[in-house]
Amino acid sequence: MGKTSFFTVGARALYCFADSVHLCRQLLAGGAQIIQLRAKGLADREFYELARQVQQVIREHPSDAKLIINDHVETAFALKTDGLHVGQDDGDFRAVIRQAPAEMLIGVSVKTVEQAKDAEDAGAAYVGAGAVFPTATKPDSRVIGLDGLSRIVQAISIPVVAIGGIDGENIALTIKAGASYCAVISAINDAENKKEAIEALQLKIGVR
Ligand code: TZP
Ligand code: MG
Repeated sequence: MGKTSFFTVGARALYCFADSVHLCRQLLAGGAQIIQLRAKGLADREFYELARQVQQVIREHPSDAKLIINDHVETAFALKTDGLHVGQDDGDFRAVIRQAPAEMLIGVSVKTVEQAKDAEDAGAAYVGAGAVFPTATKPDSRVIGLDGLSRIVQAISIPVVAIGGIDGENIALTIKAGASYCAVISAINDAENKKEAIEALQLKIGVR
């Protein structure tokens, strides 16, 4: 694709999630390197305003943390965020990838090898594969298991972000199955001390 990607096979990092400026600040203070803005139920205009503020907070932070926008294609394009994440039901990801600003990295949610190959062919920077484990955060998400994760990793050469039910007990297994990145919502965001939660998970995947 010719884009410089901060998503690289074998590079390990946590992939974190914020739905507010406050949470974003907490994640940055805790050492988050990749933050997806995922705020379900906001109207486009509200989401855009939130994204603008979150982008500013991330840019002002001394770390080189990256901002990925979930779902809201127009907002991502308008703000030229580092990345955009789309699901299989969020429109035509091929068109989104074609139309994205030159440097923007696009991630696509996948559950099968076929979907993963399609995303790679279309020029996705990474795929998000899951739910690896059952999760109350997205209870309707079909569970692909570590086997499903591993099959996807083996079928493509772009990095795989494992997602779904990942916590301190199982995160190392997702790396063992070949994931490069681990996406974690509740095991970080429900923790009283986000920094401690992030550091403990990073330790388990050899990030620090
Ligand atoms: N997509 C598949 S599972 C999931 C998403 C967004 C939720 C992940 O959240 P948690 O709390 O880390 O299981
Ligand atoms: Mg989506």
